[in-house]
Amino acid sequence: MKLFSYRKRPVHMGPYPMETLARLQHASDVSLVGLAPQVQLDMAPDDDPTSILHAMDDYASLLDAVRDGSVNPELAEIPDCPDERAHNVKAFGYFLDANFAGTCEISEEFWLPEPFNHPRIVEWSRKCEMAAKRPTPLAVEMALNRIGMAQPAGQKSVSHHSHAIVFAIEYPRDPEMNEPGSDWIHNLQPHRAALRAAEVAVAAANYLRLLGYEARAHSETSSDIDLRIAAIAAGIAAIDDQHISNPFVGERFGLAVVTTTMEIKSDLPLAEQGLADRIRSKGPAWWLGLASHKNAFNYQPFRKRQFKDSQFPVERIKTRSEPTTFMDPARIPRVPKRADFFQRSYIGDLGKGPRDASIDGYVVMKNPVGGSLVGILQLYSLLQRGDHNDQRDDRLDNPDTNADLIKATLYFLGADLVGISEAPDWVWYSHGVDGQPVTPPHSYAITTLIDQGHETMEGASGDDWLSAAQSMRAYMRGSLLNGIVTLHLRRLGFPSTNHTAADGDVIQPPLVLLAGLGEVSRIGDVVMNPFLGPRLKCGVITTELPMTVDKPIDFGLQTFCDNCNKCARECPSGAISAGKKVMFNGYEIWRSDAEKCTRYRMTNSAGSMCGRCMKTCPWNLEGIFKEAPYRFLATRFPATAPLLTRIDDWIGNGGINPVKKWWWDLDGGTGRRAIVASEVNRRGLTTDLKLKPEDQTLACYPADIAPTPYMETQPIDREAGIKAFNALRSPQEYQERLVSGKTENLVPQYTAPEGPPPVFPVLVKQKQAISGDGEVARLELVSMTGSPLPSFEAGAHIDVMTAPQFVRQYSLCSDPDNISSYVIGVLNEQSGTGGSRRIHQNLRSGRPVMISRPRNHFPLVPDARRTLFLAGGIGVTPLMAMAHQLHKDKQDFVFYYKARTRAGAGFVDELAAMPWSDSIHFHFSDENRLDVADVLGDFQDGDQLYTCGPSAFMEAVFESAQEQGWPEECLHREYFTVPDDLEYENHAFQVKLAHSGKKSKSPQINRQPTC
Ligand code: B12
Ligand code: SF4
Ligand code: SF4
Repeated sequence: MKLFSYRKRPVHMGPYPMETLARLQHASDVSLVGLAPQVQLDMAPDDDPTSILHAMDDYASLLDAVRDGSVNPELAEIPDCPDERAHNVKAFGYFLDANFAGTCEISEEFWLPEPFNHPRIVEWSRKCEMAAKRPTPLAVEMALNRIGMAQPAGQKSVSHHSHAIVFAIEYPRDPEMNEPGSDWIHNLQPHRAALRAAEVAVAAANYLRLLGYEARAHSETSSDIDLRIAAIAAGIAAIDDQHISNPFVGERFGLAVVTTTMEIKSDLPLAEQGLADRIRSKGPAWWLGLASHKNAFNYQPFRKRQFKDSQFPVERIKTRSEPTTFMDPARIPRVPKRADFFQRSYIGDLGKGPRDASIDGYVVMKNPVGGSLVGILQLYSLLQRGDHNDQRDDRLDNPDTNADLIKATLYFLGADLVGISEAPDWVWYSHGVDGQPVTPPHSYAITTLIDQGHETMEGASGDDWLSAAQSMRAYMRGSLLNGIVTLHLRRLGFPSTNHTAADGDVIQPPLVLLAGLGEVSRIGDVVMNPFLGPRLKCGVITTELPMTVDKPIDFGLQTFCDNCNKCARECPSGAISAGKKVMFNGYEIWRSDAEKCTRYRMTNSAGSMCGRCMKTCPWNLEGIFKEAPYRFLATRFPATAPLLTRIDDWIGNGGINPVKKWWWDLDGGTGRRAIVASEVNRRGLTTDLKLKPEDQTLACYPADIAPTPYMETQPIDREAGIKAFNALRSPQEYQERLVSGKTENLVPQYTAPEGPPPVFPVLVKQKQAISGDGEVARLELVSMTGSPLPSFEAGAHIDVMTAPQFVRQYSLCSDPDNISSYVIGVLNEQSGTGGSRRIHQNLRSGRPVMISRPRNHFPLVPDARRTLFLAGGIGVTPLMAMAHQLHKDKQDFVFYYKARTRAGAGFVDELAAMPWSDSIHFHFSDENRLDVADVLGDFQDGDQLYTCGPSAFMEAVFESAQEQGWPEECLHREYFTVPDDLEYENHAFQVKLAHSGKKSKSPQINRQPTC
């Protein structure tokens, strides 16, 4: 517990009072005499196959694989001042939990004579590709692309980089030899610190590259520079008997560095600390914790607590056998992942605005801080799922000690709180992101909480340009820590999956509840923790490792939230209910309007996403001594909430503390220049607003109106949502019906449509370039299980979905008799809308992709006298399938294939090898032009003409045919267009203010629905 607040300490100064240390006058005054040469850290011990280091090493190699990458071609609009820049990048490091950050200019002696690289990077990039067998297109594809782009960038020399930013991560206490739960975490300090520092540096390098500057991360496993020399130059450490040492933590830290072309102000190296300096830095101020967050009592994590018990006094919180909110587990319906409103935005159910904001994760990428973290989260997703070893480690047969092992390991790695529960069927989505049914595979869940960060939250409005980054930081950290444990459990023979923001099969809030980590809060989807308040993200591991489960907790929040509605008052979208708890899908909850919140978060034009409810909640506390009475009253006498919230408002909690604002409000995005945002949400508290439930119109979407599991646009029906909200029962009424046995239709159930799914995943068995210029790709698609694909008729097409915004139709060109695979041809249309470009760039052999069932709008007319095929360019594909069919039916046809050049034409060799190749005539404009009129000839009864290709070509063919007397019904053509966006019709409306009776007309009719 700290005595004093850090309110007045800017973030770039960090948690230790480094400013109190004596420094040299000039960087050049430093002497490196006595420093031993840097040695590469070996992460993977071959001698112990059961060590968790192997899992840590997998993540280290993954991070090392992306320590460089592509640079935004445009420099961001950031301040020129080197000092401001240094503050910004250091604060970036502190935001990511670095304990020390320093900056320096690079000099000759930094460069290692022989740079070292992680020995397993290449092996891993290949393994990742193999492991990524699930159609979570965005995360996996983007991660693979990132690795692809990082490889060439990483091979370039960076000796022209001029500046370095150094990050250090301290060691927590060393685990005691017999400490319960510590078996996996002995002798890991250097590896843990190196890995965590590497994560910070890789993120910071991503950040600088998004700002348009070259940047490369250097870790203890892959580096071009001597990290210790950089740490000395940046004033983080000094030489102490062949080693480097920091005045506060000694040698107990790990390092990582970013080198860059961005000019930043340098820190000065540390000087020898005289007595006066020592008193200044480690005297009374240090003991009392006056100057900084870290002090003599709290500077070493876990000094006074066992690792398995967390850093918080969790044992003081009351536990219960059941959660404080009612649930009826037998009736809770399972819903598909597709019901998650991010999916609904992504697939277009909420219209164009939210959908466009989803493209390539724009909504989180638009601020470079958020963008720099998303990439890592996507990268980690490659290791989330996988096979486990056949042989189980039979030492892990005691559920009590297993629970201790898991908790101690996660706390040692850096988790804020961990809880264990069963993973009942109802927490699993009914269908996964690919629309396939999910059979719950594991019985236990380990839920990890990561603080979204009080300090940064203090400087933010909760919905400004850093909001998405706050979420992403916590997601990234959770994914790493849980990922390590998941990999380790699989290595020890226990099936396990890491569920993260990038990919997951479980609904997490109920697991937070069941694991004794929180109580349901008014915010709605947020289960609040007594120590972190609502300010958290969670990550979940599901596993078959038997563990003792935790009990639900009670810290009085139900009464507190009943008497407070600050979050509802402050929510900018009006999504949070000011009313009472209700029964939704068989459990008791304050039902928030997820649709409103989603729309706001996706289309917030003055920030990136939102988390203002967490920011403004009175439980969003710093964790200092003077808050103890408040916390005591809130927990023991929650009915004092109205008074406590008034005090909270009066103190100004939930307002913005400008001292803590370290980031730039930049609006950018992948490949786009990051510019100063034209709008920024800088909100104060709206204490004068008295929000009442009757002033709100809220909607919700219980199981019976949830979407089908499939990736097809299913427009939201808000009116049905409002009706559903108004029909929700009170917990009392629900329980009375239970008692009286009136359970029919008590809980809406989810019913997935019967019959085969309209869209489903297939594997790209082979992708190859089949035109001389490489612009036409041939893709052979097979089912995920090896079974035959749905049958199709000649002329049919499928939708191919690289991302829901990029659904494109492609004709099947293979033989309809052969349904062991489908073949399509894809022209890379440079001037198109991006659909084909994504297939060319992102789809690889061995990767899954979503497709629709075949549909045929271009059928063959049976028993023709004469059939003519006229193909223009890539339009050859449906006609190929037709030719297969006619050949099998022993019917004649003539096939003209026209293209501008031979080099630009696809399938030429394949056509030439067909058993019906005699019927084909190739016409390349630069060799022998096709005379359409000539080949058509005069029409005779029973003639049929099929054409496919560019519109101008098809027009010309039809015109010529009509001139020669071909009737309309004998002319057949196929053309595809990009599907239209959802159309919404908005109507003018009048608003009548309830109290004053004033009327007002809707000011403007937007194309987008608003709420
Ligand atoms: C999609 C999503 C959203 C969407 C839409 C939610 C929705 N209903 O579709 C929106 C944009 C609204 C959103 C907003 C926020 N989210 Co959100 N969100 C998710 C996500 C990714 C998926 C949830 C989902 O599938 N919903 C679809 C269906 C299941 O929704 P539903 O039927 O309405 O059920 C919801 C609740 O009723 C509850 N629930 C479901 N079953 C049961 C059973 C019981 C017994 C109980 C008590 C609750 C419960 O969980 C569902 C959460 O959406 C989860 C991660 C995850 N896998 O759980 C995070 C998650 C729920 N969000 C989280 C957070 C923190 C937020 C925000 C504060 C944003 C932020 N900046 O961090 C806001 C809070 C909004 C609010 N008023 O509560 C955290 C909550 C952590 C916690 N403490 O419990 C999660 C778990 C993410 C994470 N990994 O940490 N989110
Ligand atoms: S702001 Fe008040 S009502 Fe909302 S979650 Fe926090 S304590 Fe509960
Ligand atoms: S409910 Fe959604 S919109 Fe409202 S404050 Fe929370 S995150 Fe923001």
